[in-house]
Amino acid sequence: MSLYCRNFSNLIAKRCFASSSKIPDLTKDRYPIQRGQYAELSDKDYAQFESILDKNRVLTGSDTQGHNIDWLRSVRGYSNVVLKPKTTEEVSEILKYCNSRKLAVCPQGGNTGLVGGSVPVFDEVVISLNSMNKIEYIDEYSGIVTCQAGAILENLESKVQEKGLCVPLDLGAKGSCHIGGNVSTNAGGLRLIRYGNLHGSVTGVEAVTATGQIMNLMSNFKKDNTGYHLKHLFIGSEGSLGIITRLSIQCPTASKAVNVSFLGLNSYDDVMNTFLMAKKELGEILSSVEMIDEVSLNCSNKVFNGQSPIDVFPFYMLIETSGSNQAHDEEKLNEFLRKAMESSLVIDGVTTNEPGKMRNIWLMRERIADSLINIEGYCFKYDISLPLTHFYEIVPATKERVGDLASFVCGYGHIGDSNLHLNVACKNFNQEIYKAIEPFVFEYTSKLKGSISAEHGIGFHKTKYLKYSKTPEAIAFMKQIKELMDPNGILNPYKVLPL
Ligand code: FAD
Ligand code: 2HG
Ligand code: ZN
Repeated sequence: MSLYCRNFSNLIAKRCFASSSKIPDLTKDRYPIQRGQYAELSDKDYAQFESILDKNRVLTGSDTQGHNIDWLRSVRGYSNVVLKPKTTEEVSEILKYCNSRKLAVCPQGGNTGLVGGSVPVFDEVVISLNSMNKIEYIDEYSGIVTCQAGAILENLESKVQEKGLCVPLDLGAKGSCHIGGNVSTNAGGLRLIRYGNLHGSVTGVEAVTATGQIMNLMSNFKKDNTGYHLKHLFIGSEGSLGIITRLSIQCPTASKAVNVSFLGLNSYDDVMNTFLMAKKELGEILSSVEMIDEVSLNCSNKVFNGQSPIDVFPFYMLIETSGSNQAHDEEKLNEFLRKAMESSLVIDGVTTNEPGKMRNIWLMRERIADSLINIEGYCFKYDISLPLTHFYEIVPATKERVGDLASFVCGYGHIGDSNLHLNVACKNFNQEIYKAIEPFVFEYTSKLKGSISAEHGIGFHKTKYLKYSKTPEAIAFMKQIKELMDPNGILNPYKVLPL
């Protein structure tokens, strides 16, 4: 074990756009789906939108293109209008009008979602939260922060940092995703092991329902047991029950002492046992435990000209500690690493508390998703929860199943939360490989009693597979809730629930 960090100067590299400019097929052509019985936009509708918003916040024509294609370039709608409200009242007016006209709408945050939920399937009206980005109030005593839903996660993080706080959520898309999009997807991310999911951290939500009703469920307290906990219906419902316009979130105190270790291991069993040891030895200071396989790391470093600080291994782990006393944390971390190496679980590694070096190690991890969609023409993504004793088996099983149809198959993810990211990269989307992978991956997951979506959600891509994780009774109840809250079915149709 080398307890030092090598020079990372060439790690920060330019993004590779080689295949990223590819425009996907229209969703309606790629998938067997029919447009619902919604109205089509007329001149009168454009005029009405312009009377609710000013003219430059009603985008049409080529200005709508980026809003029709998802980050993965896996789906494409053909909406001709993007609305950019600035206030909750404007969102309410828009929805009231769309509901009265039976115009379908697609709520959109930073458009970084990975399940095809954030763009229209057909010609739905896009309601972009981009202009609702005010950070309204930071209560440094309670740590509760109130903001509009369109605040970009990274901007929110910078603002709360000024008060010695941190957002209890971090993910590779932080430069573009909105906090409202994060809440709508119940995003997990890199530190869920420390801070839990957003159902716990979000103290209040303001949302507009399909009929334009403003539901003020805001609260500046962690403790509020008054009646049914309605805010949870909006957290993770992916824009299908309402549009989140504002929210309050509990931000913990930022840690004074942070350390990052990057470790090389020989087998998945060693990864699992190192995780167990990390939990026992590091206890309350453990703030992230990520696993990366060799193919995933290679891809990130190849696309971004990165360089691993250690030799090549079949598996890597990124372990982060966050606490309040550097000497204490370092002592614990060193003791853990000594034990892990003595028992031959960890073969090599580096550890650092220098901000630049920690950032570079994190970049290698955070850029995997981006590298996987840029190295080949297409990437199938699965974010599944699996029991740790069977966590990695699905990677070789999928590899065997797809054979030469794929360029490569890899696995990485939030092992600290039992969440694997299985990725299958290939030259182009095609029916043969699609049918080889789905429903295979979901059946495999279901047999192990896993979840077919650990964090990205159901979106457009997984509606027909919801049954692998939820009973018919649960799905029927979800449909009843949807009908109650959105009687005309205008909010993000074709998403979340099976048709
Ligand atoms: P969008 O993509 O715009 O929308 C996502 C869904 O939420 C859509 O269904 C949309 O209709 C709905 N929606 C958006 N805003 C609102 C709103 N205000 N009200 C109602 N509905 C709304 N996810 C994780 O969980 N963990 C990760 O570690 C992670 N890492 C990622 C890394 C990268 C590089 C990328 C590209 C994505 C990653 N994601 C991750 C996916 C993740 O779901 C999103 O990045 C994020 O949570 C979505 O936020 P967004 O603002 O981009 O929402
Ligand atoms: C991550 O953890 C994201 O980086 C993306 O959730 C996962 O690329 C993926 O499959
Ligand atoms: Zn993830």
